[in-house]
Amino acid sequence: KEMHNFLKELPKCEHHVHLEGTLEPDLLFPLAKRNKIELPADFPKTPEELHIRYDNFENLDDFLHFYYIGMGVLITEQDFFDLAWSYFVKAKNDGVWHAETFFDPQGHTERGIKMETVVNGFNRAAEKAQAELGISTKLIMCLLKHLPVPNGMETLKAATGFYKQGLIHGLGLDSSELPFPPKLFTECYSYAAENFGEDVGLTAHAGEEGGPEYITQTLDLLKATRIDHGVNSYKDDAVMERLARENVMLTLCPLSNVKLQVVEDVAELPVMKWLEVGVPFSINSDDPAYFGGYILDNYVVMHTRFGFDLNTWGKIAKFGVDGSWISSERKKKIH
Ligand code: ES4
Ligand code: ZN
Repeated sequence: KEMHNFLKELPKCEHHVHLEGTLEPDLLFPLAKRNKIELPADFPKTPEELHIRYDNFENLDDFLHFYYIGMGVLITEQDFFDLAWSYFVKAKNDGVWHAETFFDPQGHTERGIKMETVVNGFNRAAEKAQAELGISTKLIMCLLKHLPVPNGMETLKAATGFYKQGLIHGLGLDSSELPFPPKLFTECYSYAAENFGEDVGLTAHAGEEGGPEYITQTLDLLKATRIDHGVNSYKDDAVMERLARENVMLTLCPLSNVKLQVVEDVAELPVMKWLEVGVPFSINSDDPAYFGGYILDNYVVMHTRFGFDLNTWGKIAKFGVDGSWISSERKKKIH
């Protein structure tokens, strides 16, 4: 109880949450109804049934199937606003000071939704979160690895104006990991580096189901400065040492890893090895509506498995602040 309060009060930075992954079953069904979206015939019929299905994902792709059906109920700017705003309220309650949030523009443009509908809805919520909750925010667009690279290039070009206006701050890469190695997207990342301004943040999902070579490609070819998940880094000592030396933060999502069967239990994550070698990491919620917990739940499960002392928690909180894409003034405020 005391520890729960300590973890809640600890200033947290979130670096790995998919806004579409915060769509709770309790919102999914009403939105489907409001927007007259017909869900697949074999889709669970109630939030209760859906929660049960969510408890039984076999792997990343089994989850993604539900994730894409779920986001299909988001149609209007108001839908995107409502979704992000309810996430920011939860984040505030969990003690989040700064949130860098992913979204998947192609998941919406493929269904005929305009990118500006998505970006404007999310940004209105982000502005309200900054004004009313005091949370600083950054929006990171992700490209879907299961779609063709030319589609990703088109999406990037369409997003250029949003970067120039400061509405999007970073580029990520998500969706199915196997068999889509990060190197496929080299052209996309160099386009972003050249066209989206000097301080564009580059990150990518790697080493969740793929091996450590996916992490190496992400650093060498995509020039990313963070790795999302990166669990499989532990399989290669040279990769571990490189992450430590180059100060590349892993954005871990412990509950996600259990639900998608990356590990059987959070205790199996090589956390002590990362700490020993000096690999910085943050603790995040990924797709909290699908995986049964928001950021504080993820902090709590890490504590129950690893029993970090206050000193170590201080160090982890500092990793998160230092690894955030924010000014040094904002970092000082959070520290
Ligand atoms: C994701 Cl956990 C995870 N991995 C890869 N892509 C994703 N998109 C949403 N959640
Ligand atoms: Zn993710």
